Amino acid sequence: MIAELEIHPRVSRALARGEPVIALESTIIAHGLPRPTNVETALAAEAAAKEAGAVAATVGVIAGRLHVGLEPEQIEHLGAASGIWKASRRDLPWVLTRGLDAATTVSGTMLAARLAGIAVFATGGIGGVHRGASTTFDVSADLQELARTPVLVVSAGAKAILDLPKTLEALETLGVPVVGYRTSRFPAFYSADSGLSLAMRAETPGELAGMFRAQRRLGLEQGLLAANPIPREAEIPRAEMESHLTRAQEALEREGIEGQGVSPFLLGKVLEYSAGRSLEANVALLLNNVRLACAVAAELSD
Ligand code: PSU
Ligand code: MN
Repeated sequence: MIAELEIHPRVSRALARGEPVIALESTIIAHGLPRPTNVETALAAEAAAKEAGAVAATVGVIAGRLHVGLEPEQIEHLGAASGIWKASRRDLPWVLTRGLDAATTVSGTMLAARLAGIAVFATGGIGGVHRGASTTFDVSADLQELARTPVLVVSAGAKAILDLPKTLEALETLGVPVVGYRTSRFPAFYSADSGLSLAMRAETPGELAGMFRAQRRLGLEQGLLAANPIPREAEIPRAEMESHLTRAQEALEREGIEGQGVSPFLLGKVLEYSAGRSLEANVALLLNNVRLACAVAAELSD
């Protein structure tokens, strides 16, 4: 028993009954999306899970306690308060012992999901190898987490602000299967197709669940990345996105932003340059990922 772990009764009940449960992250609430869309989207994601017949467990740290399943007021707090820590694996011991409030990244959320016994997690896009990483060494802890934590993560690929070819290479090195959902191309978050090919593809949630089960039978510690492209109607064409991303990267280098502030800065710039369209796309792809995650969780709970 972990003293700081606070599993919501709604979540533990569903887990005990073998009902489908999915984890959701909170960095997107505190650092990834602007107000008030952040809180609205987090609540919409929980509602979408409920509609799909699953229980959503949004993960976050409140006053040093690692919550798996938050109350709406706690989601609002993470979305409105300033000074919310951004917690990956590295940060969890710090925020727990200091009694801090923190949002969990993909890395921190996967870790919490595993502790709680949740196998499936829906996010927007994972972190990865940043552009310019050959000099900055900026590689998200999400990749290492996928290599060591057996959770199935549904995402719309990696954030388009990243160096996608290098991110895919790193995942291959780490032994993390990237499985396209009804696609043979790695999605680029805002766009359905990055132009990069994937070796593995699944046509049904059952096939994704089957891959995950095979990993467990083999005794592998890796997670699985299900790459679910943004719905066509919400997509922003790749060429248009690319010019925003290049501009955002230039602004980043000009302003000398480093460390954990890099991703929020880039996402904010892309939002500004795309006149808000990136936000609509971000919400649409997240809800699309929630629905697929629920379907996979249902397969695994059978
Ligand atoms: N993708 C988004 N918005 C986000 C993130 C990803 O569209 O806010 C968050 C996720 O929580 C991810 C984190 O785990 O950014 C990665 O941050 P970093 O690059 O600092 O590892
Ligand atoms: Mn980083």
